[in-house]
Order: sequence, then C-alpha cells, then structure tokens
Amino acid sequence: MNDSTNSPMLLIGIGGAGCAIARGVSRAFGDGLRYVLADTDAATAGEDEPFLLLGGDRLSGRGSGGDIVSARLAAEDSVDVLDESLEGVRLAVIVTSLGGGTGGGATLEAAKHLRGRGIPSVVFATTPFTFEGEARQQNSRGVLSMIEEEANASFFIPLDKLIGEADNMDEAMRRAVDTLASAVTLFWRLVEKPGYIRLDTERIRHLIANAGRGRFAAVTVQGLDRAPEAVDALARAPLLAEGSGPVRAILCGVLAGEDLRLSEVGKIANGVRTAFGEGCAFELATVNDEQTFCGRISVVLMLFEANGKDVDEPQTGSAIAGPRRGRKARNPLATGPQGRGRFNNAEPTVWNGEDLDIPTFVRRNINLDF
Ligand SMILES: Nc1nc2c(ncn2[C@@H]2O[C@H](COP(=O)(O)OP(=O)(O)OP(=O)(O)O)[C@@H](O)[C@H]2O)c(=O)[nH]1
Ligand SMILES: [Mg+2]
Repeated sequence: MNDSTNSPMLLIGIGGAGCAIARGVSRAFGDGLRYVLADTDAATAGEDEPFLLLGGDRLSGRGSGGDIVSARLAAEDSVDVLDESLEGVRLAVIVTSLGGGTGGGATLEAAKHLRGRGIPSVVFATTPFTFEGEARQQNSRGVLSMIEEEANASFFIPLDKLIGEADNMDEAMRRAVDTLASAVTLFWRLVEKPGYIRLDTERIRHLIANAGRGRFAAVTVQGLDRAPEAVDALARAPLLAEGSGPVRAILCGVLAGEDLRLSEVGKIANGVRTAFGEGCAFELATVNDEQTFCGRISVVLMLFEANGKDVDEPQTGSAIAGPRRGRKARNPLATGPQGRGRFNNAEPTVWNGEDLDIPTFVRRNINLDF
C-alpha cells in the first residue's frame, strides 16, 4: 500500500495494462493518491511501488498467459493479499484492461472479495481494440457481465472509441493509457478536493451503491465560451454515445479554478441534462483548484443506465456491498419524493449551523439560470 495517505478511497490497478493506467493516475494526481498495483506477472512490479503479486504458488509470478480461468483461480487463491491494503478503505476504484487473463479474471475476484469485505467498488475497464483480434475480444466479452455483477458500478470503455485514430499500435496503446489515466485522475480530484458543491467518498458510496453499468467521459476546455464548448464536446463524445440502456441518472462534476462563474455551472448543468436525459436524476459537484485548473474547466460525466430493470428500495449502509445476484437496478441518484429521501436516516454534515449535504446554491437561494 502507498502509506503516504489515509484516504478512504483506494485505487487498485490490476493486470499489466491496468497497472500502467494506475501509474498514470499516480503521476498525474501526485502526493495523496492511495493506490496499489496487482498482477500475476512479477515483472510488472516497479521500484518503490506498492505491488501485490497474485497467484504466487500457482503461477510463480509468470503471468496467466492470457488465460482467464487460470488468472481467476490464481487470484482466488491469493486475493487475501489485498487485505493488507484495505485498512480504513471505504471505496475501491479498480482500473484494468480486459482482453488478457489477469485484467479480467483477477478484477472479477477482487471485486467479489471487496464486496465480501463490505467495500463498494467502481471498475473502469477498457475493452480491446478491434485490431487485437477475436481471442482477446472473447476474453473481454466473457468476463464483462460477471464483473458487472460483482462491482457496484462499472464502466467498460472500448479502446476503439477512447482514442480514435492512431498512427501505430504502440502509439494507440500509449495514448489509451494516458487518456484513461487523466480521466480517472479528474474523477479522483472530484472526490478528494474541496469545492462549493462537495462530493466526498461517503456520498460516492451512496451514489454508486447499486448503480450497475455506466458510461463515463471527461473533457477539458478553456476560453470565453468554455461552458457551452464543454457541453458540446460531451454531446459529441463517442464514449457517451451509446450504451446498453437509457440513462436513468447523471453525475456531473465541474472542476475549475477561482474564475469559475455560477452562470457557467448553470450552463453546463442545463446543457448536460438537455443532451443526456432531462427527466432523470441529476447530481452536480464542483471542485475549485486554482493551481491545477487555472483558466480551464474540466467536466467529468457519468451516465448510469436503467438496463430495463425496476427501481428497488433504498439501501442501508450495510447493504451497500451485499449480495448482488438477482438484484434489481435502482436509481443511484434518487433522493426520494420528499426531504432528504434515502439520506433521511443519515447523519447530516452540519458546519456553522448549515447542512452541507444541501448544495450551496440551494442553501443560499442562488438562481443558477438553468
Ligand atoms: N493502453 C495499453 N493497453 C494495453 C497495453 N498492453 C495491453 N493493453 C490492453 O490491455 C489488454 C490486456 O492486456 P494485458 O494488460 O497485457 O493483460 P493482463 O491483464 O496482464 O493479462 P495476462 O498478461 O494475460 O495475464 C489488451 O488486450 C490490450 O487491450 C499497453 O501497453 N497499453
Ligand atoms: Mg500481463
């Protein structure tokens, strides 16, 4: 484990490419990222990195050779090694790439293990480029719905859509790692850094409790018209274009420096809702970080799909990571018909007499011009 932080959120990179993505997040986020790398291949370990070898006895650090079943068994044998990294963890985020053996097999076992420990998980997994061939596609397809069942929220990101054109295979792979790492870094900042409308680990735990499959994209823009340009870029983003069901809930994070205007937040929130689902639940969060975002706005968007299933009853905290088979999908952002809805029994975050769980612009009666 990276002991430099006591963050309640842990990033886990799994498999060769998954570890490369986690390293990219670590480089971009800097100090304070709590992360660990895990692979069946001992060669993935770098110097001074928190690394867990999976399947020690079974695979002797040689990797799975693209075999999902052997990676799964290896991970099942040794997934307890994760426990040394889980102290105080309230939410785990797994980054991985499907197509080989370990990314799929070990992610499935890790998500299952986390659920057993009562720790909700969010999985960001790439699916292979078409040029990688049918065997890797099959590996990915075979494990994808099983991961979806075990994780609380999962984003499957087709590499073909993530980067579009690239000159050669090396460049395609490198750009894929960089692009996903920077998008996940933005998500991390959204949760870890303070903003006017806060989103923290506990809130994310509730939001993703039973969210199922989602779509995810992030854009960064600058200039005079940056708010409408951000909405436009998101509306055109291939990663958001199609899913397996209609959008039932939206999580929109706006990250910017001190020059962020309320009217810009309003334009983004309004534009996103118009583009992706006017009637569905909507959660907005902002981060103010002058040093990182000076002059720029980044928008992180998560769309959660209905998958045609019914909405079930609100969950209590202990049920967050409970049995998932046969579950019904629920609206992860629904707050119920009145008051604090499903947060009714939750302890409010009160500071100076104000309930900070209520967005600032609502508490202060600010009209966002939606
Ligand atoms: N971005 C990027 N993706 C890669 C790279 N190598 C592989 N991938 C992608 O990741 C998928 C999984 O490959 P690996 O990470 O090598 O496989 P693994 O999870 O380590 O599994 P095994 O080695 O088979 O046990 C591939 O199908 C590619 O889509 C890389 O260098 N960069
Ligand atoms: Mg490997």
